Amino acid sequence: MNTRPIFALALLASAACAQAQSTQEPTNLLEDGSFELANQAAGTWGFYQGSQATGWYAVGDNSLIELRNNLVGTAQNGSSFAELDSQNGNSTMTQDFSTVAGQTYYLSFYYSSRPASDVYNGSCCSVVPAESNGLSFNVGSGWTAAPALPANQTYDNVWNYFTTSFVAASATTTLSFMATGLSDTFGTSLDNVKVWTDTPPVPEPATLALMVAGLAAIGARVRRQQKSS
Ligand SMILES: [Ca+2]
Ligand SMILES: [Ca+2]
Ligand SMILES: [Ca+2]
Repeated sequence: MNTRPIFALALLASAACAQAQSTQEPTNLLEDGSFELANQAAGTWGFYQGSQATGWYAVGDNSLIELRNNLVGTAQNGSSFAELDSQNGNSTMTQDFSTVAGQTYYLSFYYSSRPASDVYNGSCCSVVPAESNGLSFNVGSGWTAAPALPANQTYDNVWNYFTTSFVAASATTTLSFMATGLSDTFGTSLDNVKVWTDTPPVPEPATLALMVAGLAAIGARVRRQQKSS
């Protein structure tokens, strides 16, 4: 028996699996979860109102999203990160994204207590106290406080990873973040926010067409060899 066609079929199947695996990196369902698209200039900060920050919406007339580009702390991802205890104090921001009701999704983000600052409280205290920090999130079923972090004794962000899962209730889910704790313009840094689902993505049509064509060609060859043997 000629085993070459079977071997080729196994090779092709394994290549197809590898292709399918490579497309299984979770896709972030959020727009600009890393706060990079505002193009905040290096070493500067800025305030963003309403929908000025791509993907994100500052809720309420006085709400501002503060973005800093590697200023008073290094970004966890890219060069910029957000802080919601902005010039007007504790703020809230939201982003809507498409979901399937009943499906499980995952949320992750990095957050850090505000780095030490010589300008905190005038000339008194360079370390921003833990109670000045605080961050809560909401995926449509109420606010949840991110685990409290100790005061940051360093002059850089100390990033902590947080992840959780939730079940979507409708075709659109709203993710919100809110600064909590003392509303004193010094608050928690936030970066690299992701939402994804573990449902395997459908292979791209081109990949599928290639797989079908390859399998059909091998099948035809096996049939020809069986007839001639
Ligand atoms: Ca970033
Ligand atoms: Ca601030
Ligand atoms: Ca604060």
